[in-house]
This record gives sequence, C-alpha cells and structure tokens, in this order.
Amino acid sequence: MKERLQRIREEAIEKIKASKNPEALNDVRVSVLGKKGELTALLKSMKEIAPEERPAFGQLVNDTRAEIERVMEDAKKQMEQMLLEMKLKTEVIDVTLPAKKNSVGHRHPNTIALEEVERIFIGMGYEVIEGPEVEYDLYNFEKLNIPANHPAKDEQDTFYINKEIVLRTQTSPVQARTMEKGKLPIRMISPGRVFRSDEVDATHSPSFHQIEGLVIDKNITFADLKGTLEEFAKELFGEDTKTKFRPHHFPFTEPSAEVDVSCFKCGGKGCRFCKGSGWIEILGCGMVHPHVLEMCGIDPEEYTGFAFGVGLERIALLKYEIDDMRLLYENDIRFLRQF
Ligand code: 2U9
Repeated sequence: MKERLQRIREEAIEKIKASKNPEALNDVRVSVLGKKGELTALLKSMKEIAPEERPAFGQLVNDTRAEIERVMEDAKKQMEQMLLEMKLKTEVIDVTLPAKKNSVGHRHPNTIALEEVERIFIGMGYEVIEGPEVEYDLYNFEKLNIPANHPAKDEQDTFYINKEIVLRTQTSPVQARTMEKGKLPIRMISPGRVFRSDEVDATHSPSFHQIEGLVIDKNITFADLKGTLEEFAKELFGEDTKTKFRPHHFPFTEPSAEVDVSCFKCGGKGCRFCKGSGWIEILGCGMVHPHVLEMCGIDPEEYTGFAFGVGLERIALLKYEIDDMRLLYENDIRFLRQF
C-alpha cells in the first residue's frame, strides 16, 4: 500500500510539473484528488491493511494529499505569473502614438438662442411648458378669438390633418390649455415648432419656431407688460437697448402692440443692419383679450394678463447677424460650427 501511495505521489508531482495550462492542472486535481481519484480510491481500500496500522497509514495519505495540493498551488501561482508576464509583454501601450480625435458636436444657433431666452424668463420666475404640435382647430384658432371665416385665419393658412385637427400655427394653444387647467396665477413661456403655409425665402419657412409668453394674475396691467419686455430686451441685446411699443392688432390681445428695439449695431443712429431706421422689430404682445380669458375658463372681471410672441429664428438671425433663414435649416457643418 505504501508503495502504491508513493507511486501516486510521484506520478502526481510529475504530471503537475508537465502541466502547461490551468486546464491540465485541473485534470490532475480531478484524477488524483477528486471523488473518483486515485488517492480517494486508496483510502477506500484501507480495510486491506491491519487495523492497528490504519491510523498511521491514514495520516500518511493525508500528508501526501497536502503535499500534492501544495505542489499544485505553487504550480498554479507560477503559471499565473508567467501568463501575466506574457500579457504585459504582448500588450505594450505606445503612449507616444497620437490620441484618437474626439469630435464633440455643439448646439445649433436656434438652440443657443432658445436657451438664452429661457434663461432670461426662468430668471424672472417663469415656467417653460411645451405642448402638442398637432392641435385641435378649437385650441389653435377658436379659443384665441379666431373663429371660422376670420381673416386672421386666412393669414395663418395652414396644414390640416382633417376638418378639426391642424398642425399648430402658433404655440398659443399651449397657453390656452394651461389656462383651462385653472391653476392661477400663470407665469409661463411656451417654446416650440409651428407650421404655416409659407413659401421658403430668406425670412420665411413653412416650419419655424416661436416662443410665446403668458402672465395671468389679479391686477396685471400694460405697465407690467412693458416692464417685462423692456427687461427682456436689455438682457438679450444689451443694457443700453431702448424699446418702442407701436400699436398693432391681434385677435387674441386687446390692446396689442409690436415692439421694436434700438439697433444694437449702431445704437439707434441708423445703419445697414436696421435699414437706416435705428429700430429693429422683435416681437408682438398685448393684454389678453377678455373673451379669450372667458373661453379658457378665467373670469376677466377678477383676472387680467398679458401675452407676447417672438419668432425664435428671428432672434437667432439678429443675434448672430445671419442674413438668410435657410442657412439655419441646411445643416451645413461649415456654417453651423461658427456659433
Ligand atoms: C393666449 C393669449 C394670447 C400671444 C401673442 C403675439 C402677440 C405675436 C408673433 C411673433 C412673431 C408670431 O412668430 S410670429 O410671427 N406673435 O406677435 N403672440 S401676442 O398671445 C396670446 C397667446 C396665448 C391664450
């Protein structure tokens, strides 16, 4: 039995030394130390030796097992070390090679202008609320005081999905929907894409973007409207900017006005940029028409409000001195990367 044990030990150590990879080492473990391994089989045949010799022989088997395990563990460590060294040799990183170029995109001029306008109004405590681009005629026209056959509807000739559903021509329906929810006061801007049946030219596109604003509360007056928009113009175009309110007409506001800012290129003296007038038109505004308030569920005797609308592209063209709106939609990277 002792010779058998000695043979198992020698053969196991030989096989361990001859193992070239962890799999081969594991095969030796299974064939010698495993449940059906040689050493286990030897233990099972202990009954063949005299009972008084069994404890000493058992101890010998255990010592042999421990020795084989130790040799195996050493071989495993050596193998891992070798593999690591091989890996380090073959996977050398050449730090002198030029790095991969990381090309990061940047914001579109429309987005830069939008974020600037949003920053100004958020600073004044406004919420930014968006709504659907496909709208009911009811919200896009009716509730804004533009009933069927109204001439303003013709001006905003648009894209109909069916008799009742249109691609919105303004973002005002978002404000009408917010008013209907009945949570007052309201201080909001609604930016978004709008659609009109316009021919493409340097200042028109069938799809463009608006930012509209709405404030509804008790005791809101035209003075609040003027103060807000003057502050907006100063923040957007510079502290020295002057504003001029010209009377105008919109069906959804009464009274209504268009707002011009003093030309930020020439300071109001008159130049090529402002076509010699010293003024540049930037937005439309007015006090929300009492009938619009009523149609959106607000009592005009208790609440008043003002609204305004500005074309986002117009702001981007002015701020970045771009003379053709089409450049904003062509996605020519040579143009876009300038902003
Ligand atoms: C509600 C009530 C009133 C929004 C307003 C304008 C004036 C305006 C134009 C700016 C340039 C359209 O894109 S543009 O051509 N808009 O002049 N918009 S007041 O008035 C509202 C909105 C919602 C419920």
